[in-house]
Amino acid sequence: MKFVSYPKIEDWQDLLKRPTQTVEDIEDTVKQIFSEVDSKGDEAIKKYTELFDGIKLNQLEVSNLEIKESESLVSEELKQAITLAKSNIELFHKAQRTQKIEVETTQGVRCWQEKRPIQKVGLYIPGGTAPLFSTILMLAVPALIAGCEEIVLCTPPDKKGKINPAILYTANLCGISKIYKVGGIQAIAGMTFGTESISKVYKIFGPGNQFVTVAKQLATKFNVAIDMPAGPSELLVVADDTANAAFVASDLLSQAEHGKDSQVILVSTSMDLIKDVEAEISNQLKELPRKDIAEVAIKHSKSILVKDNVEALDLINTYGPEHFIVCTKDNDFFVNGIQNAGSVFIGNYTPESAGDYASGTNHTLPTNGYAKQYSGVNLDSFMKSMTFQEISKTGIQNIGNAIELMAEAEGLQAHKNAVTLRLKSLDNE
Ligand code: HSO
Ligand code: ZN
Repeated sequence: MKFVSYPKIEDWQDLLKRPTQTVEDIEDTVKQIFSEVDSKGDEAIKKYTELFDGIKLNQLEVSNLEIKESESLVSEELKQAITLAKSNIELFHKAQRTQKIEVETTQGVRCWQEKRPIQKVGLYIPGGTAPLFSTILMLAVPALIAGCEEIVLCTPPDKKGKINPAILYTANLCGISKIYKVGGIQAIAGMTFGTESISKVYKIFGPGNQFVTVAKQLATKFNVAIDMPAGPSELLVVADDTANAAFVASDLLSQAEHGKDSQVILVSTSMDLIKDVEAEISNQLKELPRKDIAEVAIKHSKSILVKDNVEALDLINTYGPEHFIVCTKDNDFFVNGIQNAGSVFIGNYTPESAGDYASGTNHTLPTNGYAKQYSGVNLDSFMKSMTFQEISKTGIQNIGNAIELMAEAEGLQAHKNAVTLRLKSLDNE
């Protein structure tokens, strides 16, 4: 880790800068694939699956037989773990349901707001070296609670045309019936336009590499919503002498192993703690199967010595981490003062992995400083709010004149007439 001691406030911006991602060279490829999928459907999807995933597929949809097979390939132990995680995620997301809000704003003017599910949603689950089947729980569980009618899942096949059994098992457990062996740009294009096999959706969720990220951005140009702009995983830990250095190191490494571009930051008022954590990182890193990845991420990461908690908090709010772990004498100070973070983990016994898998909170969170303006995925991500109103004769008599005056002042005579006609009809009653 790069050690930075008492950085000046003028230098924070540079210090906390995320590495910029180059997207321009990807954009042309993404546009080309989108246009082919739009015009040629499945044929284009199959062409790119052969090109990028190295497998020629006859059928894009996963068969019932393959789903059945996955049952026997996942251990009982893992199935039980998935069930526990699912149950906690369900409990936490069911509690996010809200009541309809109804107000009589003026006598006879009744306004209310209700939520409705987004009817068709698409989930993207990456394959590769770390098949994130936990992300299926994080997306499918709230989608089902919200009441989404159609839930489509795309995930890339391996070179033999197979999908990781834990992905299939979890998707089936969540009741997703449409699972496609399609990954990358072509998957996002398929869900954007719809093809002979793949259903078109209204909103696309899920993580992915740079190609998927750029493709999701392009999807928004075709009236498809996305969960949020994605970026590499991030974790910021604030810790002092009351923290367990080995625990802190393990947390930093847990995010570092996601990718070489992961960002982990340690902020502390204690030089001793920083030294202990650095030593623990070197020890623990050696044993990790993904040490090549974690090592690169750690090399780019920072430990920052600050003068007090107030400065620490300011710096953290300036950064806006995806995940924020607080392990200090004064946790309440940070918990009450944090303004910008995707998800907050408090105390020595709250590892970030708990939120990644099984505590119940969602792990699809804003990165890249977007915690300043975006929420992580939650029940509302799968719904939209609609407003309703019903105005009685008395109600229109109460607010009609105000509407007429405002319409007139905006130069919109037809708007005014819509009220005037009604008011006149009531005068004659
Ligand atoms: N930490 C990741 C989510 C995840 N971790 C899935 C393990 N599996 C989100 O930043
Ligand atoms: Zn993780």
